[in-house]
Amino acid sequence: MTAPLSYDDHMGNLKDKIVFITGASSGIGEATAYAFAAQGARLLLAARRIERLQALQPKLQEKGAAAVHAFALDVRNKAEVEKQLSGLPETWKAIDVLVNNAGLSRGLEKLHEGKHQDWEEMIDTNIKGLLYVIRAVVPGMVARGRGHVVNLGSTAGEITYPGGSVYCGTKAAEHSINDGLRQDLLGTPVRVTSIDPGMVETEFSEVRFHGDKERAAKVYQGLTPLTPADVADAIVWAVSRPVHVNIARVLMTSIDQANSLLFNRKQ
Ligand code: NDP
Ligand code: 8X3
Repeated sequence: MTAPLSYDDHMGNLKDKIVFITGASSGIGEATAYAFAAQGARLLLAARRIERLQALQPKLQEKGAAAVHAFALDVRNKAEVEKQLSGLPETWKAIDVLVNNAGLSRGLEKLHEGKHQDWEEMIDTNIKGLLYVIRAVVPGMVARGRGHVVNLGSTAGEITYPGGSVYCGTKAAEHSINDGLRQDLLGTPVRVTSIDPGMVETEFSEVRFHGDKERAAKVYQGLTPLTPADVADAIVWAVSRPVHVNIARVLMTSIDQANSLLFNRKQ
């Protein structure tokens, strides 16, 4: 009979683990930083808006983060991703957990009326950025013999909705990349998880509608969406399973959503 797992065989003890979160300046990424801070992890945070990350730093330490190191990063810039990650201080290089969260949607036009720039921004961030970060971080995990990659998918990657072809396409690509990475890492101890939420109330819709707050608010009107903390909770849960358990995918919605097309809206 196999010996029972010891506590050290669990990522359950997240204290002092290095957790790298992309897109930590807002929404799900920020909530995930708080959730790992509460576990005493060391937080490596990246986003373009460095001033937001700097403002978060003391709050995360107050919540229990063992240390916080923040840097500005545009995941669309391959050279910058490689430079920033290879140039990390020695004490921050051994990343245990990557939360590959940076992402966005732009526009809700019909595909044949869509804007090229919006498409490029979504594809460059959600697909190419996701890949660049994986390429820069995962070899180190393989070499060290430990690690967990959490990619942010979406219900949008499962069922496409009108006006969402390109965003949904990027999240369908995330599913393929997540599954492919898990296959390529078979035989190593590195785990790969996709967290696929439905509607979460963050700055996501404001970004989608290029700053139109009124239109963004309507997206969440008459229903209870998920909160960023709900998603962060699922991420911490997946990461804290025993090290021989790989959660491939967590598909989660609020009680008012069945899939990316069907909602229970009260008004
Ligand atoms: P927010 O807009 O609140 O946060 C997005 C984060 O991504 C910000 O921190 C932003 O930081 C960062 N980001 C965007 N572009 C880049 C870039 N080029 N380089 C680095 N960071 C970038 O949205 P959410 O928290 O909702 O979104 C987070 C992830 O969750 C995304 O991948 C999204 O697709 C996914 N998701 C969201 C859902 C929702 O309903 N909200 C549901 C399912 C999945 P900055 O602008 O400072 O660079
Ligand atoms: C974000 C959720 O339904 O707005 O991925 O596309 S949705």
